[in-house]
Amino acid sequence: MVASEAAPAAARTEPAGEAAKPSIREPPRSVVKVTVLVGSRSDLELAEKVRARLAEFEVPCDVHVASAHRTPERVEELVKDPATDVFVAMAGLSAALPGVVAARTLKPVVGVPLHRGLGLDSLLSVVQMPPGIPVASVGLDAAENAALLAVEILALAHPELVPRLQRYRMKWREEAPNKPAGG
Ligand code: RP5
Repeated sequence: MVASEAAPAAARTEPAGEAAKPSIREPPRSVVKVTVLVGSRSDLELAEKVRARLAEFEVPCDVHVASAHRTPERVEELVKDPATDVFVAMAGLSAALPGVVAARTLKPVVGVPLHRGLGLDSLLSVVQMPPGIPVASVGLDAAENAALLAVEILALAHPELVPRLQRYRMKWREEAPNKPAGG
């Protein structure tokens, strides 16, 4: 369950008197989590944009720096995290990271090519995956779309996210006519 707008089920069913006792239980763990991997510390600013957008949907997110080329063992370790539902992998230049993550998991991987060199280098590295190992690529530096796509994937199993997506889409519809070109 993702964080719900209603009171948590445990609180609703707790017998009277129980609530007054100090809780020795762990807080309920959300079973929804997005893990964002970036190839370098220099990519962290865009990763934080993904985190911020996910937070608007109350979707928890971890961000890690792990490079397919420089620290492949760290990537391998992070991909094994059983608590992650969707990976967002972001890298520039020869952006192998999304593909390397996808090669090691059956969970959905959203790839974000970052505009560091030519742009086309990372874009093609993320988009042109060989058959059998898909990466859902968004556009160059498209942190916002990556977060939204992750939420849409999660919403398939967590319908409480659907009204949040609807509200977000409505907001865009209302604001779009007033936005500057390209905004
Ligand atoms: C890629 O190389 C990283 O994802 C980053 O976008 C780019 C440059 O890395 P730094 O030289 O800034 O560490 O692997």
